[in-house]
Amino acid sequence: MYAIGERINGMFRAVAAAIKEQNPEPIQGLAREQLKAGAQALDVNVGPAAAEPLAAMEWLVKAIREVTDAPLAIDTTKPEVMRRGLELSGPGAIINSAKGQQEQLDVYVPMAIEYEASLIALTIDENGIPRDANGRSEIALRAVAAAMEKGLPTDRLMIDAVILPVNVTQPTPGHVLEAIRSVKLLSDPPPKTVLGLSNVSQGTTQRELINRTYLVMALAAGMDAAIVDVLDTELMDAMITAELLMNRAVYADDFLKAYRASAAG
Ligand code: THG
Repeated sequence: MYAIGERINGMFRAVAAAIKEQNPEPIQGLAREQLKAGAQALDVNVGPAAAEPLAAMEWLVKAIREVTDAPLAIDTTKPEVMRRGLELSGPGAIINSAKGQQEQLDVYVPMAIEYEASLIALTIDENGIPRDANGRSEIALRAVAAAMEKGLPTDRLMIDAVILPVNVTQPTPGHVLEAIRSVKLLSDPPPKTVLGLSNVSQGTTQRELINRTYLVMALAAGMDAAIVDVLDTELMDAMITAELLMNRAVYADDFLKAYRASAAG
């Protein structure tokens, strides 16, 4: 599974403070720690409270680029912030994210091509989040069609079926698993699938248990990537074990160690 570290997000108080004070050390520390823990890419989100989101994104990406060349998932809803983030990240970035309505796809699919980036498309449109798996697949199909039409290889499209807190909407985790299975049938090569995993447990009292259980279920359904707390060792152990049981890694008695060694490259 392609693990995208979630921690460089202004939603976290320490990150918001570092952005505000323009103190790069906490950000660079989180970049290093997450990569060491197995992140293959880093999500970068200035957070809801940033006074100047464009300046904050510029500063964040530059600070991270001083310590790593790892792919960055530029996490913003503002097209001008996205563009600047992609420019500073370089090729191989991830656009996080576009919604599934045509006007957004018309902006972000060409942007993905221009910046040699992958594109996360959420299964949300002008009508909001669909109530079931079929609604999610329909929006995913729109994103796949836009990619094909404009020439973005369909395996650079990552469909995010949008997981919500289980304590708010209990049928959603099941719908999302069904959507993950069905979007694989939309094209050849199929789009990738991704989730912001920690959403599932927001506001609950058993966050780690819920995160790790749902991660394993989503992996079994065919999820390719996830934005996760890679610093949660038990979560990563569950991820590695699920990959082994899916026959995506060769068994060895010390498979956790072997996986981590090979991930460290
Ligand atoms: N899909 C895509 N991108 C996303 C999401 C998604 N990006 C943002 C988010 N969802 C994924 N990242 C997080 C990061 C943190 C948390 C949840 C998802 C989280 N934060 C604590 C909380 O809200 O309780 C913050 C606690 C603290 O302040 O310490 O849970 O779905 N494409």
